[in-house]
Formats: sequence, C-alpha cells, structure tokens
Amino acid sequence: MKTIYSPLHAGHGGTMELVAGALVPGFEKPSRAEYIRQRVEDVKLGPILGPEAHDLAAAKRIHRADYIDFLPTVYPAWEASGRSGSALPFTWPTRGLRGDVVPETIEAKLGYYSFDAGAPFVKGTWEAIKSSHEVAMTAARLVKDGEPAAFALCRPPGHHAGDAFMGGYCYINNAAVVAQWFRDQGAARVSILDVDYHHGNGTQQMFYSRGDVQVLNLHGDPMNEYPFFLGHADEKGEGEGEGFNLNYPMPAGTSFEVWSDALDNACRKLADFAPDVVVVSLGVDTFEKDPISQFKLKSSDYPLIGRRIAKLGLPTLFVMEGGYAVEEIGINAVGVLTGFEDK
Ligand code: FKS
Ligand code: ZN
Repeated sequence: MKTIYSPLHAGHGGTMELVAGALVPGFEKPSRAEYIRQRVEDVKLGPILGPEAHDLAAAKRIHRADYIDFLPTVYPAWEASGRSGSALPFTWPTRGLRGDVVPETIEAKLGYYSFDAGAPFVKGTWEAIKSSHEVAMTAARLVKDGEPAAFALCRPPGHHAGDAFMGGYCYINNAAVVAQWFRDQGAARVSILDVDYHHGNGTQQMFYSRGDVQVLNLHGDPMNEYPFFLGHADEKGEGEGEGFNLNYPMPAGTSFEVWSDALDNACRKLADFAPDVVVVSLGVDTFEKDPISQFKLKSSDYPLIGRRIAKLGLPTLFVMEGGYAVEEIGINAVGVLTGFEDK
C-alpha cells in the first residue's frame, strides 16, 4: 500500500509537557514519524509519496470554522505578546465559568479552544498541523479513487481534537475530517475504528448524534486513564446516533488475548453496519513497552490486528495516531499494515 508522508511534521518539535508535576520533553516527538517512515522503507511496504495541497474546507466541515481559523494565528500572537517557548493555556472555562464568550488575549483564547495543556505550539506547529491534514486528505483521495488501502503517516495526531478544541497532542482530527470527506464524496456510511490506547474523545464527540458514521473505540478505562472524562461503555450515541458509538474500555494490564476479543466484537459490529469505507485511527501505544500506557500487546500481535481488519474486505484508510516506544513504533505500526496486506 502507499504511504503519504510530509517532512513538515518535524517543525513541531522541542515541545515540553507536564508529567507528575515536572516539565519534561514531550513524548509526541518528531522521531516517532521518522522511525515509522524508515520501517515503511525497510519492509518495502510500497511507495512513500508527499501530500497534495489541500485547503482547510474539509476540516471546516467537521470542526468549527473559527477554531480552524484560530490555529495559524496562535504562534504569531504568542510571539507578538512578548512570549517565547511553547504556547500553552492554563485557564479553562470549566463548570461554573462562562464558555460562551471568546476572550481576547492569546493565553485565554488557548484555554477557550482546548480541554487540557497537552497541545503546545512552537514556531513550526501550524505548518505541521496543516501538513498532517494534507497527508490524511491525500491518502483519503487515493482510497476514494480505488486503492484498496492507504497509510496516512500523520503527525501531529488527531483523535482527541473535537469540534472546537485541541488537547492531548491533537489539533485537527484527521480521522474525523476524512470520514466526513468520504461522506461528502458519496459514501453512504463510514466506520471509524480507533485502536489507539487512549479513547478518541474528539471523534466520539463529533459523530455522537449521527447514524451515518459509526465510531468504535478500544481503550484504557477512563476511570483511571487519559482522557478521563469520556470513553465509558454506557456512551452509545444519542438521537439518530443511538447505537452507533461503541466503547470498549479495558483495565490496565490488558493482554492481547483480551484486547483481540474486543477487536473481534468491534469488527462484527462494523461488518453489520456495512460501511463503504473504514478509517482506522492507528495508535500503537497499546504496546507492552509504551512509556505512558498500560496494555500488554507484543510486537508479534500487531500483524494480527491488520489481518483481522483485512478480513472485513472493505476499503481501508489507516491514519496514524499515538505510540511512544519510539524504537519499536515502526515495527508495530507497519506490522499492522503488513498484516493487513498478507491477509
Ligand atoms: C500528562 C499526561 C497526559 C496525554 C496522553 C495523550 C495521548 C495521545 C494519543 C494520540 F493518539 F492522540 F496521540 N497524557 N502529561 O496517543 O492518544
Ligand atoms: Zn494514544
């Protein structure tokens, strides 16, 4: 299968994050994408192509336009206000505060348009976000034009980003954007299968009341895992979306044996839904050696995930999300793809 990749992701680097009360180098770093690209070459998965130019119209079909328009203004405004380093919020309109007024200063706007301090901006962040969007859109076009599958090597990732908020390393929700784009291109139904360790809260939010896009999420139980405030099993969709959102929260220590039963169940629900296309939010932070996650999948398990997805026999777009064991991230992510191709 073809891989779409842009070197512009690397401008989003040198970020810091708060872990246990200390600022440390961000886990979501440029080398992640480079290890994956190298592995795609090493196993000869297929050609690696640059993205086509795509404007932000597709992103605005699913994100609020004012949010998308805000993103390129962040770093220039941060610098213009005399600040340097990583642009980050530290005040949010939580319960008891007003969430209906967009304030004026850049630090307040960052709080308005986010749910945590996990989506920092440095100088090259906007260009990286835009390139990630173009990578996803280009791969989507390939699948629409008849490729059985494609790999969007997106960085930064997207599944925590909602209609008008960033967070958890995510800015534009690439999987959600391409799912909506497939609908706009004539697909009657689209399924999003999110196998990242963390719940895709943004994706769930954006399709929660829709019956045309099915969202299936396998992840760490939000009672004790990020993003904490969404992803419980009783969240099943509402209104026309009732029954089209499915969550599979699992406890810390979950093995592939247990995890793959959940995948099998999700794949049956997906097959029943009979979508025209499948979008896989591909995170490999389910790996036993992942530094920030608690599942126990082994490298040899990833090809089996790909094989199970291939059994659906549907056009499939893989969109890269998380995975922080950088030495093995290529082996694991590309393992899913080779497993998919081997069937
Ligand atoms: C404090 C702990 C916050 C944030 C974890 C974010 C996970 C992101 C991801 C994505 F796919 F989006 F990249 N931990 N520093 O893996 O779900
Ligand atoms: Zn994750």
